[in-house]
Amino acid sequence: MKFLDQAKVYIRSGDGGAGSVSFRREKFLEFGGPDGGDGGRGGDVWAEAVDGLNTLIDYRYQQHFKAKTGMHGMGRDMTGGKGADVVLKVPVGTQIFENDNETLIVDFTAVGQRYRLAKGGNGGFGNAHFKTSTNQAPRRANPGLEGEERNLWLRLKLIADAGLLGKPNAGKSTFLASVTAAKPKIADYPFTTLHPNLGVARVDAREFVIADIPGLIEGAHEGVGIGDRFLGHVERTRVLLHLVSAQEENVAEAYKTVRNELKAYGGGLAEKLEIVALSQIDTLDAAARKKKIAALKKASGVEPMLLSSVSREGVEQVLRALSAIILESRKSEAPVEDDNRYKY
Ligand SMILES: Nc1nc2c(ncn2[C@@H]2O[C@H](COP(=O)(O)OP(=O)(O)OP(=O)(O)O)[C@@H](O)[C@H]2O)c(=O)[nH]1
Ligand SMILES: [Mg+2]
Repeated sequence: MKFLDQAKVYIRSGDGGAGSVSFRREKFLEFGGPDGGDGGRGGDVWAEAVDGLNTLIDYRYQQHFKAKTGMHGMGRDMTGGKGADVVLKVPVGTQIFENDNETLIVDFTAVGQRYRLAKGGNGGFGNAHFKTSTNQAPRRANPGLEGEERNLWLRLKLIADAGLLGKPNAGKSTFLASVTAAKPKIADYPFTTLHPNLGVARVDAREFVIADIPGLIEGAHEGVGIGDRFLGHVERTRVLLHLVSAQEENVAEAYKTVRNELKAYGGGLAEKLEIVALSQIDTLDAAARKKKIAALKKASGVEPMLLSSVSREGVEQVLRALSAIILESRKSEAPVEDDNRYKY
């Protein structure tokens, strides 16, 4: 899953409804004439930039989007109704490309922007339309025009700067929720998080994107648990925040388990800069803190930071530490072309 930020979709607008062949029939009217109505237009396919989305992950589960066919025309000059539209909701920052993944169709830069990707087919004319002075009773009507179909690419340039790692229940999602506007699911059972969540954190007037991924357990790199499917999402981050829950009986082992999975996964993850934090620190008294800090320090080789998303102890310091590393990393990098939405 290296391309969290891109998805291929197939769209098709609705066919137009057929025109109707019908004649007016009334008891005392001998030549009622044609009254077949036109078919309705097929539904359109739209894309719209909406608030509250920050990944294209939904498009991994649904890739086909079809608008509805227009209704057929009917007698008594009744035009068919328009087919229902389909709207692809995407986060701001999404660009939509042609099938070649190069030709830009639209670039969404603000919430509320809409773009019609495919127009529904026009409805066919009913026989009333074909009435002329020489042909008072036409028996022809047109079928509706076909909708358009297209294969498109959605791409989102939002890339996480910091990745959250840890065993299930480490408190990753709680941390994300406490420092960003993201609203990930949080619960006291493992694998609450089933797909990555992104959020934008702010500290000292700087912004960066944090990714929360499902917890890792032993054997994750072989697919145990939710496996390593989502590690790709943190591959391109500039720094990792490795959370070890203070509620773990053995914090050293918890730390090592995750480190081993990173090594087994490869992709340079094990070499990435890591901040180690003992999370949920509010659950420990002074004596237990001392013991667990020492154990984690020994296992990781660094002085762990202390953190509680509940009491907020240490949250600010952790954000600053992340921000400093991200700032350095951005400075050392050539400016990314037109990616200025999260600039320092
Ligand atoms: N006391 C306390 N509880 C916390 C803290 N952070 C998280 N928790 C609790 O720990 C449990 C797990 O939290 P999550 O944030 O869902 O953990 P996670 O690491 O995202 O877990 P997975 O998504 O399953 O990998 C929840 O019941 C949280 O309420 C904390 O700082 N203090
Ligand atoms: Mg979670």
